Amino acid sequence: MKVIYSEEHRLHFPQGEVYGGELVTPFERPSRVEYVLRRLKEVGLTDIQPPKRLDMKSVRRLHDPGFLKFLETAWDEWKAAGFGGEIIGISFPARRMQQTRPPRDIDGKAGYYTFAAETAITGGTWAAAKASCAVAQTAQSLIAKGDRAAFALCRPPGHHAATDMYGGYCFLNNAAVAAQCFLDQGAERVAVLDIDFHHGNGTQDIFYDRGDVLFCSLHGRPEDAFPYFLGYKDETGAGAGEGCNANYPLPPGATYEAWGKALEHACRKIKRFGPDALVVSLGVDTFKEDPISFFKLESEDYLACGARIAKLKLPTLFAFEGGYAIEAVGINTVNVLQGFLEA
Ligand code: OKP
Ligand code: ZN
Repeated sequence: MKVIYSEEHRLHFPQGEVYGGELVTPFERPSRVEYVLRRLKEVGLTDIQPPKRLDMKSVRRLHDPGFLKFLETAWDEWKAAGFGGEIIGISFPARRMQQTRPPRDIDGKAGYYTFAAETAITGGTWAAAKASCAVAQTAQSLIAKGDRAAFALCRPPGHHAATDMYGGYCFLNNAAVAAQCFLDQGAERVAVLDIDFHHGNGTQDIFYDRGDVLFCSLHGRPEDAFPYFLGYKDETGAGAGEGCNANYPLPPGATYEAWGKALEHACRKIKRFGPDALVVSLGVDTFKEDPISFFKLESEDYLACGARIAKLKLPTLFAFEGGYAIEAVGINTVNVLQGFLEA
């Protein structure tokens, strides 16, 4: 399995994340990727290539033009406004407020285009987000050319990024863009399986009314877990997409016993859907030691998870998402890939 990786992820390293009323060093930090790279090398997954240039066409198909413009120009506007820190949206269009009129003011615009305040934008964020998306696109093109699987070592992650909102450490939806690329190149149907601890609200939002993409997500139930306002079981898709969205919210303390059952259910649904390709949003913050999550998966469970995904016998793109128990992120992530390869 080839690995696509860009060093440009380092351009995105905010100093602060709003957490518990404090600014802390972000959980989503560059060293996460170093641990994954180290483990890949340890197990001999050493065919690591840089991405080709980002193709904005598929990005523009899924993301709003005003949102993309915002990400591109936000830092310059922030500096021009005289602010000294990083960009953190703090005023949001909440209930019964105007949700379709982006303000001119940069502080207002930051709030308009995000859904959560933990995620800061810095001078290098846009470049890193584009490189991360290019990583997913390049992995997709390997599979389109016949590889059975590929690992897109994306950073920043993508599954929380919606059509016109960033947040949850995500800016561009890497997995969704890869899925769209498969469709643009002739696939009839694509499935996205999101096994990150957090609900992939962005991916769900992007494909909610479409019948050509099945989205399945296993995650901490919204009553207790970020992103809180999406990810319930009764969100099953709309219009042409009715039945093409499947959420598996799970309670605190879930082990592989419950989690693996949900995975089994999702995999059967994917099989029935009959997709031409599978995109896996691969987060390992389901791990028992993850500092911001509440599932209790063990490192060996990720081998079983990879093996189950392999049984689908689909061309499979793994796109890296979350995982914050830093020392274990490499082992757990690569265990999924190894479980897949050895099945
Ligand atoms: C990104 B990815 C809850 C704080 C939530 C944001 C988590 C973003 C996760 N107390 N902080 O899905 O791993
Ligand atoms: Zn997550």
